[in-house]
Amino acid sequence: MNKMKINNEKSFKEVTEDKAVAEILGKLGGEVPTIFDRSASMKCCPIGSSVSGICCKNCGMGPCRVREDKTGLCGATLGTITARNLARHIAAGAAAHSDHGRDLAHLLGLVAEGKAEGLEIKDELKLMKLAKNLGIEIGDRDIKEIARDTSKKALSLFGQQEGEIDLIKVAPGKRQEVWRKNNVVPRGVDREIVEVMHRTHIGVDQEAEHILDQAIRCAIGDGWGGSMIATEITDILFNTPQARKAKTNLGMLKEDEVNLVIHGHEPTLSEIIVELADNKELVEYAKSKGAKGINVVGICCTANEVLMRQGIAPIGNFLSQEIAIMTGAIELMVVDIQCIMQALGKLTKNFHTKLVTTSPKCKISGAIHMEFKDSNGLELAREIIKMAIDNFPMRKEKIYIPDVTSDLVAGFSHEYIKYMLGGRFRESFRPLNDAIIDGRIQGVVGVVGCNNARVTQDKYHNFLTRELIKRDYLVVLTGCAAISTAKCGLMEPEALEYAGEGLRSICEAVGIPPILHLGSCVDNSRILTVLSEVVQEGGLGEDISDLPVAGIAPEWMSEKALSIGTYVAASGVYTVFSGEPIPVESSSEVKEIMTKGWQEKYGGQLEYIPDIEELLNKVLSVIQEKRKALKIDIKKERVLLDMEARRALKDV
Ligand code: BF8
Repeated sequence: MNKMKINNEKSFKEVTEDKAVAEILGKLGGEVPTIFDRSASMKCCPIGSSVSGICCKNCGMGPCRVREDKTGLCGATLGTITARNLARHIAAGAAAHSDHGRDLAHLLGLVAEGKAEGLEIKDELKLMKLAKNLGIEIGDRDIKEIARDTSKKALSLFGQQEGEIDLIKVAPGKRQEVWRKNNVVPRGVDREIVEVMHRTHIGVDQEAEHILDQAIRCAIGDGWGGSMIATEITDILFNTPQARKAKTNLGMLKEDEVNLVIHGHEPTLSEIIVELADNKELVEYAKSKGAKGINVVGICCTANEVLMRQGIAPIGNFLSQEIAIMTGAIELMVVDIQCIMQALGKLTKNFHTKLVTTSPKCKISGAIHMEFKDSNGLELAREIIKMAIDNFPMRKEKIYIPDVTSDLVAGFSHEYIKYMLGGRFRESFRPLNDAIIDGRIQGVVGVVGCNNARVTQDKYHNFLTRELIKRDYLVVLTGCAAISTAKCGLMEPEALEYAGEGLRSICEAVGIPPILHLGSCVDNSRILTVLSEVVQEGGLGEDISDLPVAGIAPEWMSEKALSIGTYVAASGVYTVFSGEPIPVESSSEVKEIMTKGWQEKYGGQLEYIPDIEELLNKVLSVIQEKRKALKIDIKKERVLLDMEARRALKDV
């Protein structure tokens, strides 16, 4: 899209379904280039698409461009190179999630030793559960001692050289057996990532299926290891989420307040900033600079973290980050890690907005670096808020905040879902299992993952979510998909009227919405825990692969999404991507392994379907096949049993 085209009202609707983003593009589009302009002016490299073969850059004799009929210089085939490249993407995605988990495991130890100012253990019960799963002695020991040992054990899992990581025991026994049989139970995720990198070096592992099995082991080490540790410890330190109301979209920026945006993925410093923003002294300081208060809002998964626990407004997902700056209303954007566009550094120079990087792992040209070191949280948060306040009088350009907001309900940890289903004294997944069995809920579908500038922002997430709830499928969401659905109003309480009759009856009875926001991308591990507990509850088979469930990443773009898709498939779930192709489309051999091959070995698969309606139909048919196999495909009438009938059932 060139400058001329972006000034055409119709083209804004082509690039986004978000009314606020379209409004800003309509006003300022073309004046400052954004990702939407770049994606219009630069086509995707065709290498990797089904017609163009694939590129191998793993040694200095290349890059070799390889097709079905042509190998690389070393003789590597299209299938081998495709599998190698995918394995490396998965390793990078697993590394991102798991390194995030490692930092939290380390932080837990610092909190236990009183070395992380401003932080404390907020959910002791969850700490006990994690400690138990990691084999830590509880007894009547002091909570801080348990936390210290849990931190040590969690940290040791990352580099575990031999044997199985403890957390795979969260999975159903049958699933663990499937993994053992195929030799993909992970050791420490660090070791699995290193092994992927080694095996994909020139001249090592050359059989596509064998390479992909290692990629699976690495991805399981992410989902059931690194990511799960990240989620658990975030809940321990900042509280396990409970349902809470909030608002979303760019309309949550305030013209008369200091707007501070937190963006990225890490919860730690952001949580401290959110808490400190209410500090009386800082609010008074903001007033002394002419502002009415301090408004903290979020973007991407950091937003999801603070939304889930504090009700802070997510003002946008991945494709909204530049657009938010263009409102001219943001005093400071503080970023940590992952999914932060490098373009922000240059873009902020056109506005008064200050861009601040805080992670020792991430610096951006044009940003101010203020490093977060675990022990300086309070001091650093105060400094950052003050910097934002000092920048308020520097607003020079005209402010333009679209008047677009939506209400939402978020905060569905697996503990909270269980509590809502069963009540305080009988927490249980039983009502969910029963509703699936009697057909009021046809199945559960995870709609997760990113925005992608090659796909109309939010369009596929919202289409699928609407169509699924209409047909009585409960939808669980994480990451940018969740923010997308919230922005279009599907998480408003009124959205219940879009749900099918069966799903609506359950949601009304237990008081949950038909679309559950489960958190950030690392929180996809919550979906694994829910699936394991649903199996354990009984009546829907013995393994995750028996359940009428599916996973979709319709606007994927990040390597983390590839790792997530792989561990979800390896956990026994039909998984499908749309939007841009997954980078295996040129190799029929690899596609066959990931569909037919993985289905046989793991009972789940990963494929790409570009047509969104075809994708929806495939998901529905896969779930209906599962219902058939479970013999629950015929809708049963609900029979209310009297006491006598209940007794008779008990006697059988
Ligand atoms: O981890 S969904 S664009 S923000 S990678 Fe990134 Fe994708 Fe958004 Fe969160 Ni997840």
